Amino acid sequence: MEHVPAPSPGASSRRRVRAVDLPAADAAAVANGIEALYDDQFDVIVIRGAFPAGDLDAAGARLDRDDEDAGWSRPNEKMPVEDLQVLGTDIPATPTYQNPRGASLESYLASAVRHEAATAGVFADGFDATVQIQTVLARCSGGRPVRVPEAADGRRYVPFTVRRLTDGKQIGLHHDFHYKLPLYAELAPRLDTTTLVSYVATLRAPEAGGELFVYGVTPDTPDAPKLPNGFSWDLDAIEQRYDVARFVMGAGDLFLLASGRCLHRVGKIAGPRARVTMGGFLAMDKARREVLFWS
Ligand SMILES: O=C(O)CCC(=O)C(=O)O
Repeated sequence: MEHVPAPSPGASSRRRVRAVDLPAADAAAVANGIEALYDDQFDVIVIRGAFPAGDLDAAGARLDRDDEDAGWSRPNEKMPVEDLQVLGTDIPATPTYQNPRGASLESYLASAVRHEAATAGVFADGFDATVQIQTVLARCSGGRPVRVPEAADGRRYVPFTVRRLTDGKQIGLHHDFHYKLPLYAELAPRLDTTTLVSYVATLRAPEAGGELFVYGVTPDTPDAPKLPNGFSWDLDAIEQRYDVARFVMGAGDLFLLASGRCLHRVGKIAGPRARVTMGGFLAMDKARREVLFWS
């Protein structure tokens, strides 16, 4: 992790991005890390080598090809620079350019039942990504059980999605405080909505770009700069005025980010090798007795 100094006067008095970046062997230091993210003690936790790098890298290499379509959906196709490819559901649990208010819960759950088929063949036989994610997240859950939620009718939420960003593509500045979307009508009332946490593991790192940038800008930051259109963030002004932390991730590395709180983005990919990740969101239930993850 590297802090990029904010050049403007007074910037140092503003909110700093607080991160912990450690090898998996030291993960005991963040054994209650998810609660620490919730309680604003950290914004980002990076665990290097959280997953077996060889298994993830092999899956990333298999997926990074254009001559065969693994079944990617492209919910941001309308905005070419943000044309993220997604495997695991064709109905993401986020706003997209295709669907700026997000999808309905019914269409999401109907798609979720196809998750297993959609991700079959991504990993080698014997590598159960959902179980692996559950096990890794449990190392930061403060002893709380970790599981994928189910809807009232028993249908399971999507545990993770695989994402591919190719040359010239990026994820622009955003927060992920999604609880007010219609898709969350059933889940949000069960959760502690203080924040939402993103979890992202890298399968394949690009030659350049694809870093995670996190900013000391929250939904409560007064007058965070926007472009004249009134809704897009002014990236240059934000980088001038606020603290920024940059994280370069490798195969097997995991980050947890308080994405409901901190403005963040993924840098533009440069070069023939794509950035391939798997991830989603997690939250504690209202009583803080368990951790739920979905995508
Ligand atoms: O793909 C990533 O690294 C970040 C994804 C993201 O922006 C998010 O989880 O909110």
